[in-house]
Amino acid sequence: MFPNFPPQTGAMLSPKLLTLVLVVQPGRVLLGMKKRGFGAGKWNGFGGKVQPGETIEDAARRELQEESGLTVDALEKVGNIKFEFVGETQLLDVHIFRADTFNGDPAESDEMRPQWFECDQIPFSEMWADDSMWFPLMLQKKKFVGYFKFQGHDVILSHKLEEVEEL
Ligand code: 6U4
Repeated sequence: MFPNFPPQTGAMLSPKLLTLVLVVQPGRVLLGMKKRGFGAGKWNGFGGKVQPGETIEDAARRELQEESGLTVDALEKVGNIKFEFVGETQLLDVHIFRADTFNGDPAESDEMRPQWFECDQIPFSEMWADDSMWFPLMLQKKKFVGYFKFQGHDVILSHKLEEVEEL
């Protein structure tokens, strides 16, 4: 999509496949407060690492169930964002899905504390800095691809984000 990203020379940035699921209801979205691990202290969608032998979509369902207690029938692919963290060799390749229907009630897990937020009260100041850029697209059911280069966990040094027809 972005032929020059990631840079193919010098230190190789090996990608790590991750999932992220946003459960959306009319006018509100379910987020989880990450209690531990990567991104602890931030509100985020539900997701995690794709395991060997698992499809990306299966991983997205599994992580959503493990972290929020919800199961879903249909997951819609909405985005793919690659994240580089300066000084780290591993690139995160995050596959983002949206679910508009679900089964069960959100339940707190060891990893996440779920909470519904009105779409005009999404707590962007307590989320990853990239989220405020792509959430509006996700909420409008638009598809997108992006690349964000972070310094630490709070500063975006550069980014690209574009809408696409297909993922
Ligand atoms: P474990 O194995 O549970 O210790 P952990 O290190 O906590 O894993 P994990 O598996 O929860 O990480 O995955 C990180 C989650 O954070 C994934 O759902 C992807 C998501 N994520 C990572 N960078 C993000 C970013 N910049 N913006 C965003 N979500 C991000 O919205």
